[in-house]
Amino acid sequence: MKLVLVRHGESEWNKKNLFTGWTDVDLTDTGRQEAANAGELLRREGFDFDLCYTSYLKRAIHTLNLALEQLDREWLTVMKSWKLNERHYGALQGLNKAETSQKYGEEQVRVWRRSFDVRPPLLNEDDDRNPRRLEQYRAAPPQELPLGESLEDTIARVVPYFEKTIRKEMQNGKRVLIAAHGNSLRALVYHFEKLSKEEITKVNIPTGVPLIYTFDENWNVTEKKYLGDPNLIRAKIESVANQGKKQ
Ligand code: DG2
Repeated sequence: MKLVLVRHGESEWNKKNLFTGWTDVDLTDTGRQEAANAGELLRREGFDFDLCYTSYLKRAIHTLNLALEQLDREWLTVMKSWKLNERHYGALQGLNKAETSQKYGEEQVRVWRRSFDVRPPLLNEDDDRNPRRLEQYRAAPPQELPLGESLEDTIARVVPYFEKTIRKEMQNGKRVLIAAHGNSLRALVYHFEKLSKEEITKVNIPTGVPLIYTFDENWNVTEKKYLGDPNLIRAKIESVANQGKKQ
């Protein structure tokens, strides 16, 4: 059984090195190209899909559409859920990661970005960015909508969504593609690979690169691999890891 994950291509706020979270920014031209390349790579490697999942955020939705265009599978069913949204970065959203390091120190930014259970400073209830005030989350139970999340909080919504919804479809033979975000995908990586809280702090997901998991019948991972040029992928992972460094 195989599952393909892809983090969206470079977003406008990735380019500016801003904490993004649930801010609904679009892809850059580079990000659109990365998304198309991901689809092209999947097509060339013979991948095909029956069902797709993505978040409510347009950088992931557009990435999925661009990849599906390359695969000539734009007609596939796409299930969208806010449960696959990026980790909510609370009041850090909109701040530059390098400038935040200059102000609060690299260690604090590392803790905010990669610790397992530390939340960012939360949004105020009356902040216009509170998801309870946004149209797209109107149907969600308000008590479930975050004002800021740790990775642990993100895992607590992403993993049950995967277990209850996506896993069932895969068990019924559906070939699934998921387009999501750096941290919502880290939540899945943590779950699939049964990583420790320490191990997951070291994981960084590159933009626009298909990540293929193969599972045995007991859902143990038998293979994990990124598609594409290993040197380029290594450089992209490194660049994500370094976004919190003072420049
Ligand atoms: C980034 C991840 O999310 O940031 O919210 O800033 O994947 O949607 O671009 P994405 C954000 P880091 O946790 O890597 O700082």
